[in-house]
Amino acid sequence: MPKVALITGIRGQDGAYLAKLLLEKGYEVYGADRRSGEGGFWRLKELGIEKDVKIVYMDLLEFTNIFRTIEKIKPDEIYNLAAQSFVAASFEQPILTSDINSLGTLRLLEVIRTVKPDTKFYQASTSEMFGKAKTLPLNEESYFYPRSPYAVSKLFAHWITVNYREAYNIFACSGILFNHESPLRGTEFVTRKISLAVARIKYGKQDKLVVGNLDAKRDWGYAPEYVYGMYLMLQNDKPDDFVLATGEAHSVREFIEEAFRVAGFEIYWEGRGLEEKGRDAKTGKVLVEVSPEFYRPAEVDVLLGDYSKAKRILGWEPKTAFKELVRIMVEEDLRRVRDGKV
Ligand code: NAP
Ligand code: G4F
Repeated sequence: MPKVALITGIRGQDGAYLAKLLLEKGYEVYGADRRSGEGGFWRLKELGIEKDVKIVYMDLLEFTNIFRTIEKIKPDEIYNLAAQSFVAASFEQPILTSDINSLGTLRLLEVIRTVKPDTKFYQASTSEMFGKAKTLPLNEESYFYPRSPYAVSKLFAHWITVNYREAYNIFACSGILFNHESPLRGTEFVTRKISLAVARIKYGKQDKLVVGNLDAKRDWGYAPEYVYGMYLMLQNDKPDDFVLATGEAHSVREFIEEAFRVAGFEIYWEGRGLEEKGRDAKTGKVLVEVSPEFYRPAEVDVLLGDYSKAKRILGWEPKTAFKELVRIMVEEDLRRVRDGKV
């Protein structure tokens, strides 16, 4: 009998890569979809697995819906990847964000406790929980200081996962993942916003890229490697919490410079703060501008992770370095824009 996995957030970046990995490992994969209708299943299509994943309708906001789905499917493993995952939007929709991310996770755990307590559970926790970090690099023992409604909501989900593990002996793991990106990343996130803009500028379909804080730093890794880490956590002897990261931090500015370089542009910077501009070294044309629209009410200046526990216990390690990640993303968006496939 194949193992049965239920992935919430099947339409998202991680949901698609994880589904592909689990299908390759022989799992029967159910993908929970809330029927938002936006964009269809384009990521599953890109990976060629849209016919292999069994879609079930499930919204983390509705308890009875979750109850019936889990009772019916009886999954061996649940990966809870569904979330209102965009930090900026969480400042505009803090209550909805908390309902989905915090209570949604609790709803799942309550159903597991009631219906099938031997289900293994993965919770998609985040480096955003560290927020205004006092010391770097960050590991499983580091202090949490969330800086957005999103981060606060995920901290609740993290601790309720730990609590259900300790209180009810549920095999529940919290993966504290640092930013991970790919050509399947949503275009609202800064890396994909940049790679797509660079490709569109290259093909004359956009004049410039407009961003917010150029100096924010993130520990950016490659998403397919991170979903493998999620899988490893649920195959471990005992449930635990793990940081997945690359151990390197780069600024938004560096990402922009490297992305333009991949497309054949060299950027130089002029001015400061909101007046700062990135210009094309050959023509002097403004290719990058800054707008307050993309600043956040409270920023996370830098995130840098220490993945040594995952390496020691799970044998997990990142493989794709920063420049390679940027290359993968920009080259794919160049191809898509050239072929009219965005
Ligand atoms: P994503 O692309 O934004 O995908 C999130 C998915 O959640 C979307 O498909 C969305 O559905 C679904 N969703 C939202 N609200 C829902 C609800 N009420 N009920 C059911 N589904 C709902 O996110 P991702 O980048 O793949 O990340 C996966 C998870 O890891 C998220 O929980 C995120 O917070 C967390 N995380 C991500 C990173 C990262 O760098 N990518 C790092 C740390 C943690 P629709 O398609 O219908 O909108
Ligand atoms: O790409 P971002 O929107 O990702 P952020 O906020 O780090 O969150 C992502 O990673 C988290 C893991 O640490 C996940 F939990 C979360 O779900 C999500 O996947 O922004 C990255 C940085 C921020 O400091 C932001 O202020 O880039 C800065 N930034 C500068 N200009 C911008 C922009 N971010 C966006 N989205 N758009 C801009 O124009």
